[in-house]
Amino acid sequence: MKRESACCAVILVGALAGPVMAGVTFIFDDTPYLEPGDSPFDLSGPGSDFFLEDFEDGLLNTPGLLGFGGEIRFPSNFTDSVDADDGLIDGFGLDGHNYWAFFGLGGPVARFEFDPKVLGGLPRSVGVVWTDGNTFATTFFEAFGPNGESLGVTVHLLGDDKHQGATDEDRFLGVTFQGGISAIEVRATLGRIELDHVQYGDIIPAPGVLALLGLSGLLSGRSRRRLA
Ligand SMILES: [Ca+2]
Ligand SMILES: [Ca+2]
Ligand SMILES: [Ca+2]
Ligand SMILES: [Ca+2]
Repeated sequence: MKRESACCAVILVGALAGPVMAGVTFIFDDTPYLEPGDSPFDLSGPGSDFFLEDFEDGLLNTPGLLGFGGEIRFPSNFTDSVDADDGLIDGFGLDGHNYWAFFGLGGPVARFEFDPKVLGGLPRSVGVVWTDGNTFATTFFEAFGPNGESLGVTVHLLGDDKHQGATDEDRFLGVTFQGGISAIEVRATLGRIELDHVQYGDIIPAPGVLALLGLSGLLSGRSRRRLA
C-alpha cells in the first residue's frame, strides 16, 4: 500500500517515545513487508531518485550510505532477508542477505548515515525493514536531522519466536522530513537485530554541501535509482 507523507508529526501505527520535530512524519505499516512494492515510497517510478540497499551482492555499497553496528549476514539457516530477495515470496528469507546488528551494552544498535557529499544533499525520505529480533525486545527507531539533532523516536514490539527466516513479522520503519535526514538508528533492548532494504531518496540539496563543492554538477544525478 502506498502512502504519501503528511505535513506534520504523525506515526500511523505504533507509539512515539518522546517529542517529535515539527514537520517529521514517522511511518510504520503493521503489515508484512515482503518485496520493494510494499514500500510506502516510490522506489522505481519515473523520476524516482531512491536508492535501495538489499545486501544481495554481499555489500553495503549503495551511494552515500554508511552502516555502523553490524555486518552483512549471508544465506544461512538463520538469515532473515526480505522475502522476495531470494527470488521467491514463499514465507522465508533464508537464502537472501541482510544487515545483522550485534549485541552491545544496552542492546544492539544499527545506525545508517547518509553522506551529503556523495548524494548532493540529504534524503527527505528514509526507511528500513526490520526482519528479526529477540521475542522479548523493545525496538526503537530514531531519525536525525541535518545537524545530527534527533527528529524523534518511535517504539515497537516486533519480535516473535521464529528465528529461521520467517517473513510474516517483517515490518517497514520509515520517516520523512523536508529538512533532510542525516541518519537513522534501530535499537533494541535485547538480543540482536536483523534489518534489510535500507531505502532513501527525495534528496534535498544541503546548503553546506553546495557551498563546499559548488552548484555545478551536484544535482545531475538526481534522477536515478540503484538496486545494489
Ligand atoms: Ca523467499
Ligand atoms: Ca536482502
Ligand atoms: Ca522475519
Ligand atoms: Ca549492496
